[in-house]
Amino acid sequence: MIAKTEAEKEALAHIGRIVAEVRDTMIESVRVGMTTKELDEIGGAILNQYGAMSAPIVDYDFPGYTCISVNQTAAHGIPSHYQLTEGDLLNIDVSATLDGFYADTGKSIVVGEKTEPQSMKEALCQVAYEALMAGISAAKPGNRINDIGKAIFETAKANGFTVIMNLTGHGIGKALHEKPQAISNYYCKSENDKIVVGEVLAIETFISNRSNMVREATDGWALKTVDGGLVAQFEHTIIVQEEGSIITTV
Ligand code: M2C
Ligand code: CO
Ligand code: CO
Repeated sequence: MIAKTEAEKEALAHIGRIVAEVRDTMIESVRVGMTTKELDEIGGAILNQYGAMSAPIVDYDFPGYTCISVNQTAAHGIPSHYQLTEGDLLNIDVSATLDGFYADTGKSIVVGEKTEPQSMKEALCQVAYEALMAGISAAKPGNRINDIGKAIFETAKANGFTVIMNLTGHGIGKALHEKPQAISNYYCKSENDKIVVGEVLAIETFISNRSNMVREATDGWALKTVDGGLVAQFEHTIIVQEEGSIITTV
């Protein structure tokens, strides 16, 4: 959507703050041995307190309040009886709707105590975050959508990592997934629409130690790397402004 009024921007910021709180509370609650379903229940309870609804449930009938993806699963992991293990690369993706407005955010961490000095999984998380911030900086009025992908790709490449080419960010606002349908993690020639003031975008990075592609698992949801690579994801929802984007999911 293109947010034009202060009321629209405030409504987007409101649901943005809620999904950010859910994301951060779930991340702080992570313990070795807990199941991803227990983690999801924590997120679902907070959404409920605010009267917000899980976007994956409302828009896609997803079997969980949030998407919780571990190691080779890049996205759409179904909360389950899987018990988190020390060293797991964990991604929590929270998207929700309130009063007809949507927000989407994600964060990856390594489960358990920090290992010395910096593990490859921690580096993946750091680079996925830096690539997200580079993508957000490229989301300026007058630039094109594929400038975002270019910035993400260059950050990954400079750090010796790959991007997942068949997972993308997207427009958002009055639904979870809106036009532009795809914001790739690389320079995609056809994603050449000009970015305009007020445009609401969910920018998400999918950074891997070696993979370029994911495919759907037999559960019909989880998107896993085809060659066993690991993936870190970070995501923010932004409202593009002349003076710099508003990040709603902080
Ligand atoms: O938009 C995402 O970030 C998720 C969608 C959840 S709906 C089950 N919030 C996403 C991730 C990966 C691929 C597409 N969309
Ligand atoms: Co998301
Ligand atoms: Co998204």
